[in-house]
Amino acid sequence: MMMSLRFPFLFSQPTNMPGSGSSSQNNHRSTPRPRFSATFAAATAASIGAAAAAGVAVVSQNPNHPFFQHAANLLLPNSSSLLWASVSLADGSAPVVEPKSGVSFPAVLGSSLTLLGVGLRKKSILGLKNIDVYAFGVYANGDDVKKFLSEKYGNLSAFELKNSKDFNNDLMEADISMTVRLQIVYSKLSIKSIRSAYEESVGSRLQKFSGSDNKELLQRFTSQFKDEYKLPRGSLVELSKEPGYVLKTIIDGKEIGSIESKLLCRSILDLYIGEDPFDRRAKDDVDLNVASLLQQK
Ligand code: DAO
Ligand code: DAO
Repeated sequence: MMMSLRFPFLFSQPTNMPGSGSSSQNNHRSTPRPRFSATFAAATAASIGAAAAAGVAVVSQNPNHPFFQHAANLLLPNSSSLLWASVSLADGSAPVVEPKSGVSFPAVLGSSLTLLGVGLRKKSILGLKNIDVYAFGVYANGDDVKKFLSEKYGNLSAFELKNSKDFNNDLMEADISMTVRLQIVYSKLSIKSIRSAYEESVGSRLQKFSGSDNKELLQRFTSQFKDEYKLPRGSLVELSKEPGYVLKTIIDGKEIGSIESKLLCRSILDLYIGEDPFDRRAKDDVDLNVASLLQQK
């Protein structure tokens, strides 16, 4: 199959371009990042096509860009690129930088969670200005992804998956271990503002998926946020969905609470990879990378 530009989303994430280096946790990037232009994408597409014809893997365009390798892999029928992709996915490949905040996310979390996409959570205040609240990375256990989704979706192309509503729902509803890692960027977060933002974002999802406001469930979650906690810039929060639909909340490595609820897990994931996500590019990357995982036999 010859590649065409039918998959523009493959190039949506210009993270970790060569020369960008890896940024430290609190590093706010000041230099503008290179962006993919139509010309760049077209040139890349052309070279992927040429390389596919020649039977070689395309890695030289951007050797540090795991997402790009996955994209190339999805479009290349030959096995050398599959080998490449499994190397870049499984071993500690380079961290991925969320471009706007400069926050960097490890490619692997713990020993089993693979980074699938990164993005930025913004919030508009009084419709006046938009603040960057936190950068996030979405991780999943690759074996779980295959176990729960291969049978139904293993033979679909990335393009078909991306347009399948069933697939998106199954990804969020199956008992797949997933973690969303948040790194706080905004320096004036108060527990009060977190509570109210949460009630709005998660509350609307609870309502959407269950048809009721689930005050009790919402409160069970927000009661974990003790007033004495502080989330200064650079803090790390992990929302970790564990087997059996247990949602653990971890702040700077310390577990602060755990709640078993399929509805809550679904609602949290929906913020990041649902129909109306905080950052569209993060969701696009997740779709692409799940497709890539499913194509590895
Ligand atoms: O200072 O009024 C303000 C703006 C605060 C925005 C808070 C958004 C909180 C989002 C949730 C953060 C969860 C870690
Ligand atoms: O961004 O609107 C949102 C919701 C994010 C959920 C964040 C939960 C944060 C839990 C941390 C509490 C710390 C006291």
